[in-house]
Amino acid sequence: MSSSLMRKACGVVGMLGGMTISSQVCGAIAEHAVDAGGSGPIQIKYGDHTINGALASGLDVDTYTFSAAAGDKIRITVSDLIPAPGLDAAIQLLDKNGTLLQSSFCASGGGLCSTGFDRALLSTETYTINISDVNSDNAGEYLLNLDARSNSSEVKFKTLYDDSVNHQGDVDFLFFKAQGNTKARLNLASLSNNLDAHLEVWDPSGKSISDTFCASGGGKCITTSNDIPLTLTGIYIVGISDVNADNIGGYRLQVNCVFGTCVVPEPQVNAIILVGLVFALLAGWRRRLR
Ligand SMILES: [Ca+2]
Ligand SMILES: [Ca+2]
Ligand SMILES: [Ca+2]
Repeated sequence: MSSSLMRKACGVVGMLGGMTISSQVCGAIAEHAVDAGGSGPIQIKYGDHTINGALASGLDVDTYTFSAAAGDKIRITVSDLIPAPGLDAAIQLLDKNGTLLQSSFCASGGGLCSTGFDRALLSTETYTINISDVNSDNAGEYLLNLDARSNSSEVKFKTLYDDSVNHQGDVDFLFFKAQGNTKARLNLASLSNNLDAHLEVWDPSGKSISDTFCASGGGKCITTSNDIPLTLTGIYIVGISDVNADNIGGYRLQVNCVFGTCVVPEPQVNAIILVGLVFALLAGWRRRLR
C-alpha cells in the first residue's frame, strides 16, 4: 500500500493593512509514503518515506533499493520513532556491486536519534540501502526518507513561500534563479512549535554556500543565511528541514536580493513566438476575408 501527496496549488495573495502580501503555496514537491511492512528488498524512489518501517528484533536488517542517475545528489535520513530503548539506527549505502559507499549511525542513549548523509552518485545504476541497529541489540520503529536535490519548486525573490516539513526526516528542496555577482539573504521561520528550522543553500555548481539553523526551544524560531554572495548565474537549490529530523511543522521562507540585480531576465523567445503567431493568424483572416 502506498499513498502519495503532490501539491501544486500556487499563488495566494492576501491583504495586510491595505498592503498586498503575496504568498506562494506552490510547487511540485513529491512526497510519497511507502509501506515498509512487507519483506524486502523494498523498491523506493526520490521523495519516498517509509511507514511501518521497523526492525522486528535487534537481529533484523531491512533492505531497500532505488534507481539513480549519474550526478544525482541524494540525502538519506533515518529517524527513530519510538524512544526507550529505541534503535541506534545504522545506514549503509551500497553500489550495484555491493561495495559499501558510505555509512552512518546514531546513538540513542535511551531517547530518539536520527542519522543520515548526503552523497553525490557517480553512475546510473541501482543502489542498495541497509538499515540495522548498532550492536544488533535493539528493535523498534523507524522512518527512512530518501530524496535528491532537485529544482522541482521555484521560489521567487521577495515572495513569501509557505510549506511544511511533513514528516520526520522530510527535506524540501526548492530553487531560485539568480544572476551572478549579486548577494541574497534568505530568511526562514518555523510556523509550528518545535520545528528547528534548518536552511541550506547550494550554488549552481553544487557547492554548499550556506548552512544555518535555529533552535525552537519548544516554540517557534527564525534562521537567516545572512548575506551570501551569489557568484554564479544559474539555479540555486534551497534545502529546508528540521534539525535532528525529529520534528515536523509549517515554515515560511523569503529570498531577498540585497546587492545587485539578482533576478534573471525572462527569455524573450516566448514573446517573439507569440507575436509571430498573432501575425500569422491575422494574415490568415485577411486571406479569408478577400
Ligand atoms: Ca543498539
Ligand atoms: Ca515537505
Ligand atoms: Ca528538531
